[in-house]
Amino acid sequence: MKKIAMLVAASAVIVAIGTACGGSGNGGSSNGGEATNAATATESAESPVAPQDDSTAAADAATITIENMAFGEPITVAPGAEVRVANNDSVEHSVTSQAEGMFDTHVDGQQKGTFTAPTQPGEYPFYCVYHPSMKGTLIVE
Ligand SMILES: [Cu+2]
Repeated sequence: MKKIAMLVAASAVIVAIGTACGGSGNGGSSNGGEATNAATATESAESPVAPQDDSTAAADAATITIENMAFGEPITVAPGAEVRVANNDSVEHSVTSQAEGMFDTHVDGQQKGTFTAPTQPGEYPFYCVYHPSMKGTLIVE
């Protein structure tokens, strides 16, 4: 009885080893290929989407940089987005909506500030209350 049990156990082990070897051999090569393909597919799938690039671009786009007494190009933000203001001049400026009360942020020279974009899509011209000739546009869409 014990010998039979040993034989059964031994053959079971042999079968297990055989299965494991065959499985790992076949699975290893095919899995490796699939893994490589999957990785390539994932990379190529992520590249066009480029979530980090998008967020970086969005972060850049959501910053109004004031330099040489001027606002930069119009920036586009999502409704209600946080808009950063970087004042690279030495004097205080404001980002004040032409339409009263939409936003009005004052930023000292060499400082940064933020404000919340309007929630209604549209174009929001703004100016600096200290230098009314400074004008810019915030686009919400
Ligand atoms: Cu100003």
